[in-house]
Amino acid sequence: MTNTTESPILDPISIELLNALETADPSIAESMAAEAQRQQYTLELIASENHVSPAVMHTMGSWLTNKYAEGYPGKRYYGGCEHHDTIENIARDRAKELFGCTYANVQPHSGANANVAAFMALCKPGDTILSLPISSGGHLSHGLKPNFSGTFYNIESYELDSETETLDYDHIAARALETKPHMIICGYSAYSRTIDFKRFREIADSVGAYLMADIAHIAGLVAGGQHPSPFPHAHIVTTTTHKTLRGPRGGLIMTNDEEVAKLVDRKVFPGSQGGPLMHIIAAKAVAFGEALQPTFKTYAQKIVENATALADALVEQGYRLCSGGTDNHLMLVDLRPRDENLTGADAEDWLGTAGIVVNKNGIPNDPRKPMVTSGLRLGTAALTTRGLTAEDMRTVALMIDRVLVSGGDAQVCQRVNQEVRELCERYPLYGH
Ligand code: DSN
Repeated sequence: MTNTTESPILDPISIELLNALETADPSIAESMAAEAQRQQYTLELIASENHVSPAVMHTMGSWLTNKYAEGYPGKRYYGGCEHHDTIENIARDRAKELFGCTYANVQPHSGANANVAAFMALCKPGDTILSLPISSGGHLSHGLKPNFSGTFYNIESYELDSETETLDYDHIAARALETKPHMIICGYSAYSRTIDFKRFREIADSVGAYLMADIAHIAGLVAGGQHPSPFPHAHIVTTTTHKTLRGPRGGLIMTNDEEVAKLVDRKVFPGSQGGPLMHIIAAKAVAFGEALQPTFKTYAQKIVENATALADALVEQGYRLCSGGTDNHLMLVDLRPRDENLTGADAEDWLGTAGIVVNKNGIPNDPRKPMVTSGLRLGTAALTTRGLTAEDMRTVALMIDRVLVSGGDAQVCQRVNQEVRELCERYPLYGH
């Protein structure tokens, strides 16, 4: 057993939980303690991950999990839902206030589930949907063949400009005219530039299409005023709640259109889900409450400052960033200009050995396969939560470079790992 229970890296409730589990289920307790150590002593640069507050975490791990509450507040299929009605109403109201919209469904279990319900609400099987492919930064639920989206809908794609690697709105408008989509999707998993939602809506209107904005990655930046809002432009907005928004793992659907709202409610339940996860919905409410505080605006601002600092430092070391940089929390690093033999897969492994957690990622027109790739996707939401500064980002960039130019040399990785631990000690997970 690790000594996590004596360490300040966990809050008192988590320590109590671990102590209790050591008796009730030592195997799980051991892995949970080890995972707490991993999170404390590694630098988390996966762009879609974050560290939630103890309040969010313990609301998830609560007695609210015991309840079935199929239906919606005031109209449930089970008795005993009165407190769940209150909680769900608070979550919905806070989401509406946070994003400045008139309707929110807080029940989707995940971002992909939110997208299932959004597709079902606005499209029929076989309808044409225009989106960015996953290979260019889109999400699998926007039309990948083996996914529900690629299976049940006719997917047409737009591409990034091959020179600038940014959205080319004239091209998207032309593709919309050619393909006459029923719905256009914007919002991405690996795109580092600002999205012009107004322009997207003009394109959608030009062909009578719905506009869906999937803001899973940038939701915290939208809430914190660091990225323009998809409202009032998108007909439907989907998101996860656990990335930059720093809530529990889950999904959310929003709109300003009452008719769309009714359809969404039907397609979330009973259309695609059964009982809502009420413990997660309560934790969403807590996270939305946190995001409504003025300090969240500062947090969002620091995420972007840190991303800019990390991006600048990597460019100084000789890496190329797709699109030339970042406006948000993430960047897509093309490793080849530093060393043409470097692959995303090797880089992910070597950095992992050094305590720097990243994911390999295809870059636009990547000649390598998705399990190899020529790139890394890096994001600063989690490190910013821990309190790391723009100056620390320079240190992190130099560590990354040392590992990569060494070709994953064991001694270099070990030395960097020691430095990572020292840096992490300055920013304990629950000490900030
Ligand atoms: N897997 C998420 C991400 O890393 O962006 C998207 O679902």
